[in-house]
Amino acid sequence: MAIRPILTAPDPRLKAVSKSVDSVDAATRRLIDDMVESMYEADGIGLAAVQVGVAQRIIVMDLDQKDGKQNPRAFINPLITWRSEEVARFEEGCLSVPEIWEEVERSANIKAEFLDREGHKQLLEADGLLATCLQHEMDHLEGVLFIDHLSKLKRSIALRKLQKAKRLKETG
Ligand code: GNR
Ligand code: NI
Repeated sequence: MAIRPILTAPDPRLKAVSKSVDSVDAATRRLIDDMVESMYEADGIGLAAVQVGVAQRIIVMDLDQKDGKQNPRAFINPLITWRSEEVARFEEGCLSVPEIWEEVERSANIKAEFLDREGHKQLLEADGLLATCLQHEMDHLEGVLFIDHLSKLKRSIALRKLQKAKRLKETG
């Protein structure tokens, strides 16, 4: 397993539309393992492959990490098959938009289908943090970041904050 560096905005590679995985094989599972390790290393609860520069429709997630217990899940070629009209607002962050936290409105409940790491089709009904996180990750597969859901003003403030933090990091 290997930790892969996570791209940060405004890296143009984050805008790629990810391609479907056509066979879930050993290479897919190796990538998933690297993604899981990279997600834990970065203290994230989810990660899309495009965030490590691989534009494939693969997401990993672990929403119940506590007491060092890990329960990683993989979602390959995920598809939202139903969304509620009801919306929910959650404060979101993103490993590709470090240190920015803003509320985003998304469907409160969703139904989804996806392939697991064995390539088996799975169905899922989600609400709460799982619904939020899955929609956040699926946005990444379309090249969309959570700040793209903010007003123009809030987005430009966020991007400026990000650029400033990057500059500070470079100059030390
Ligand atoms: O680690 C993460 N936390 C988070 C919190 C609220 C809503 C979404 C997320 S996902 C984020 C990791 C990430 O950037 N995934 O793409
Ligand atoms: Ni993200």
